Amino acid sequence: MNRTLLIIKPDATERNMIGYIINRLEKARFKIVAMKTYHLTEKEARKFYAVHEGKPFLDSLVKFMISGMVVPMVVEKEKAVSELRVLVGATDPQKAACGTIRYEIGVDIEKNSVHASDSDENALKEIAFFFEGH
Ligand code: 3AN
Repeated sequence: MNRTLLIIKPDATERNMIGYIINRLEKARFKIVAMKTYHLTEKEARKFYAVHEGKPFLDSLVKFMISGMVVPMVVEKEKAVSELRVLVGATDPQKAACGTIRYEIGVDIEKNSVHASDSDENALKEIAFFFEGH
């Protein structure tokens, strides 16, 4: 078993999609081991997306991520990181495979409803970001 971080983004919390996303996770046999509601500050959002420093979409992404409530959660499954990336789908909902969460409810490449860690190393860092020291 390993763990990864999923964040329900503001476009999804805004549209009352928290239950839908939890349902998709549980149907795909992820165990939710930690979860909370959270409102990011601009400083925190910039820190979280530090890898995107210098990208043209960063300012808009930060603005979006602080525009409403997010729901970070730690989920557990065998091969959790790769399994969750499959369930979540491609960054751009227009390109996401049929049946993925982003295909189903993503609005556009920025408002793509969920974040999922992209490696075991980043999963550890991102879990610590939301669940240690807050
Ligand atoms: P993913 O979330 O699929 O791993 P990343 O890590 O490349 O994608 O990007 C982080 C977030 O930045 C995405 N979830 C999306 O909200 C936003 N993003 C990525 N690429 C773009 C883009 N070209 N235009 C606007 N927003 C983007």
